[in-house]
Amino acid sequence: MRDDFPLLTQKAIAAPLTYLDSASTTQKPVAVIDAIRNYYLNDNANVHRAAYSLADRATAAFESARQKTRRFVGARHAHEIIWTRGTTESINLVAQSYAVDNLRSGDEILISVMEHHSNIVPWQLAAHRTGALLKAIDINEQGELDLDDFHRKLNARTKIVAVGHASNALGTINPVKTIIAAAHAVGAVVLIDGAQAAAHLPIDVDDLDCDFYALSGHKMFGPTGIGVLYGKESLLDAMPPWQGGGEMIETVTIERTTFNHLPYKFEAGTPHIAGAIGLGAAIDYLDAIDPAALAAYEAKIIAIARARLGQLEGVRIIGDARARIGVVSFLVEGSHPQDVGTLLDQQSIAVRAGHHCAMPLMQRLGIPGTVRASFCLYNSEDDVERLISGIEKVRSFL
Ligand code: 7TS
Repeated sequence: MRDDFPLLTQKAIAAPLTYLDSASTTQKPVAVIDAIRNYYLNDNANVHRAAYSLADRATAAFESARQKTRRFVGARHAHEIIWTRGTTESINLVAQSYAVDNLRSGDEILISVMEHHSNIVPWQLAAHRTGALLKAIDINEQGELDLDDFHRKLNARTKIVAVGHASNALGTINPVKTIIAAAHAVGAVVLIDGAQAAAHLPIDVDDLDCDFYALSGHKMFGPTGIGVLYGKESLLDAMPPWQGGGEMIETVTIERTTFNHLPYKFEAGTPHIAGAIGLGAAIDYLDAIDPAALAAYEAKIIAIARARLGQLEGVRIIGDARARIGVVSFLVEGSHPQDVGTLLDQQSIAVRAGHHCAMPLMQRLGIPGTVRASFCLYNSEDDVERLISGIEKVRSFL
């Protein structure tokens, strides 16, 4: 599949690029690039408003992407799919609309210590505005959620539970179905941060029974600047809009406004039309891949990477969850993660180094950060071997 990704096979660079940072953003297949180009070349117009066929074509392509996304996440209705700029904006939407409207002083929001800052800071802001208390589920030695701690912290005051489907820093896949059922039993609503799941795991919001699910297009082979909030119709219907403007209204007078129906109530202004169409093309790309074969391939690559890293003297792997996506975090003895990242970059190996926007997790682990290699469907055993020899060189320099 590597050949589908022009950036990975570019000739302009000296050494072949070993791209091991797909947890930050994935590269884009030519099908996605073509869909965006085709939209601007042939179909560009604003959506939902004009009386000419070009605008109808743009609207049809835009709404067809929403239908694809509905199928991709397993939602019942296309109007339960809200376009956002990404996972961060999706979570902020829920925090500022649902949470601020529903939480009272003394209520509790339960997240986990391994969340990305995007699934921490919006809840802090909502807690600050409402007087609610923010609590975090701890992890065990393997870097898995401590479910005993979850059950201890979940109680009748818990109104929102927000956890990641998979961790960007450790790769841990969380038992979200168990968490959702337990949270519902105390009357809490649940948001799942699916940013790291979308490129790796099947998503079925109907089966999970989650109330909200957040995604970023750019982490699943689509463009940046487009994301998704799935929400249950009954909840979205009852929520106040969070941004005002065109598209989201039904009627406006100077005194008051009546709001458009779902999903437009939450989509003020001209949307990222090309982004939605590009995301639709990314979904088509993923749809053509057998999910079981994809999971088996990624499991094989990550198992080889972990085994090979584990054999290297002075390398310590951080996190040993039983269920995980293609992320491996590690430390090289005696060297700062940032220095390791820089020296790997000099060998055309792209990894991320630092706290990975999960500072509370790093504090919990008592480390400043890690080096993170993340793998996906276009990575191969050759990439693993290049990483291993890259680290061996780094160790000889340091
Ligand atoms: N949640 C998780 C679990 C993430 O990994 C990220 C981004 C986000 C939310 C935010 O997504 P955004 O698209 O709105 O920015 N994670 C990373 C990462 O691991 N390296 O760079 C971005």
